[in-house]
Amino acid sequence: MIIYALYLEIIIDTNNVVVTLLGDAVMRIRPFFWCLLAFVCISTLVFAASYRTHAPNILQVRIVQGLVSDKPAIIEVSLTDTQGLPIEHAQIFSHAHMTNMDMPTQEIRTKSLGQGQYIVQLHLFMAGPWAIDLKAQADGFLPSQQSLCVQVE
Ligand SMILES: [Cu+2]
Repeated sequence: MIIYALYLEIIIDTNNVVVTLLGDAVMRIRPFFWCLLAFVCISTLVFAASYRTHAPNILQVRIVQGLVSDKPAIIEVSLTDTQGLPIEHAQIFSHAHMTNMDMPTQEIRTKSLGQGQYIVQLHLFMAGPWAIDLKAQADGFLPSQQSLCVQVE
């Protein structure tokens, strides 16, 4: 809003200068300044409406179910801002692969429980070491990432 006020002042001043200095020429110049003023006002409002402060968020991850190869792994994800307020309507991206061979996971499901709680279901179908990468993205927040290394029995 400071920028807005500043622009407004400069343009009005310029307009006044033109009015006093140029006399008759004002009639031809003035519409241009009105258009410029309108343009600045509109673009400032558009900028203010579309600008978002990209605050960091906090991603907490907890494994709910014991990791065994014949059951899907259930991972609870809790997403809050730095003040601890839950972040809803986030997109959670998950990916898992085995660390000792080229084997990505097959089945991934993500569900929102509300209150910043999300459930990620992964099918870690082989016993051994897995790396799980989780990424959360929400409007107005910086994306956050968390990686887990787990051992599937
Ligand atoms: Cu494997």
